[in-house]
Amino acid sequence: MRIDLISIFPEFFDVLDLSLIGKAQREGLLSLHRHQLRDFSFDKHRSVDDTPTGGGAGMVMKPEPWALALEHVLTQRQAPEASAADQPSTLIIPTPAGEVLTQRTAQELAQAQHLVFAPGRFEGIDQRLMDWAPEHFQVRPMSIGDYVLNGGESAVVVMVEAITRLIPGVLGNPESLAEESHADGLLEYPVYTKPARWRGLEVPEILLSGDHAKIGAWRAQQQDIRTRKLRPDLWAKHVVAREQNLA
Ligand code: 6GU
Repeated sequence: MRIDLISIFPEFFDVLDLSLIGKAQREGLLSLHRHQLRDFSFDKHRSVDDTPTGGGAGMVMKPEPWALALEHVLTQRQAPEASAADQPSTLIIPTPAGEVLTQRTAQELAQAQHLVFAPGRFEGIDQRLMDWAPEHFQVRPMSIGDYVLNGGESAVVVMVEAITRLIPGVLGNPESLAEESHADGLLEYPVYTKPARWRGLEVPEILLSGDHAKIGAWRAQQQDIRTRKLRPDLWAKHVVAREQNLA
């Protein structure tokens, strides 16, 4: 997968060189490219924002530097290996007004060949950029939850981590993907390690029994109990899905 990240703070994405995502890059499973948006602004101050037309508080990002930067990443993608059969690139525009990222969306986006992230700052990007972009990209405005950040960069870090860990080969232990929270629409069961007794607290006895069928049933029951208690919204969806599967 190729990922392009365009921002006035491209250093924000240096954290993606650490840990498993850094390793995935070194192993060639993933190629991340950062771009400074100001490199696509050609006035004296390399400005990327201007006052809102019609008045109001704050500043709005100008569409032209974004369009030039996006055209640049498309030509870069085409350079070595592009073919007519390639899927269109996906442009993710982080915004609290977007579709909220879920595990299901992350799984879908993990299949893409090319993702481009365009995090805005200030009051957002001139709407005409969003009207222009669908001619060149599959466009997805995306949010990471119902709260407001100063800019989309930290949301991009979250989205890239959620998506890229699902690319085959990125995780050391792919079995953990099947068992983790949200994999099956439920929260994960509680986990324990040695010692069996720690500061007076015991590991549940069944986990020491060696009976894998019983342990499996206990863990499934714990997932139900936890989800019902902590995330009644997820539990309601799970119950509906289970009834549809039985019907
Ligand atoms: Cl993607 N961007 C911003 N600025 N705030 C957010 C967000 C994104 N998702 C939740 N809040």
